[in-house]
Amino acid sequence: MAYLTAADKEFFKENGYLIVRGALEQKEIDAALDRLWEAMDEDRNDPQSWIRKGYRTVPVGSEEVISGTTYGNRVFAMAEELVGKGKLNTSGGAGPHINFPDPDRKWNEPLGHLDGYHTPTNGVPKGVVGSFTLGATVYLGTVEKQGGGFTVWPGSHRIWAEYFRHHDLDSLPGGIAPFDLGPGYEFTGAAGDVCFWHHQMSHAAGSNCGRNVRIACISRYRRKDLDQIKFETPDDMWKYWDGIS
Ligand SMILES: O=C(O)CCC(=O)C(=O)O
Repeated sequence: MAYLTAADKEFFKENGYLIVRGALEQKEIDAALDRLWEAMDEDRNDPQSWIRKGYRTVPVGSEEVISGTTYGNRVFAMAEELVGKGKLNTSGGAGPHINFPDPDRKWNEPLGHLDGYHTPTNGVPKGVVGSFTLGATVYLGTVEKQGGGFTVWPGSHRIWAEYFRHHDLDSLPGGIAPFDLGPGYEFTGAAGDVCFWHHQMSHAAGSNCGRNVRIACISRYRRKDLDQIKFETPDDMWKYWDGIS
């Protein structure tokens, strides 16, 4: 059974992202949340313990209860509908990214980046450009406007595809655009909602000026043959996407 419609795929092709509501089952959400809160020092029932705690990742993304939010489930089946059945690696992590709230903070539009580029803090070694095929950001709780949502720059995947036809992949320090990409789109929603995003989408975490902890699990799916094709810049940027015509 297909989960995505032709209109969903068309939207993804045009905008570089796609939001699917209610993609996770409640029991998947509950189990992942229990594990995450257990792995953090903060007390989920005591806002004083987590207010103004900033942003961090929790190193449990490879545990099955967490990686299962994006692998071996409906979210993964949808990813395969975009890229092609059997084309993606079937296991990987789903890194939990926790964006704690600060209700006193003034909201500013975040600065988008492309993944895979070295920065002093992101663990990507200098001289290497990391690569993947499709991102999936799954929410495990409610995310309101200006509540630290995952933010994408619609259409930036097409801009970047054109850019890298004329520039080397390693010519973009930190993955930051040297030109204006227009306004970002902040993904708001509820536990179980997922945002799929093309690997060459500028994206960022928004400032969390709200009241909820923004909990997202982020996976970067890779095609099995990615190492053979990752330096290609085909005229048809959808050449390796069976689900997109
Ligand atoms: O946490 C988020 O919403 C964004 C994370 C991000 O930008 C990244 O992992 O590259």
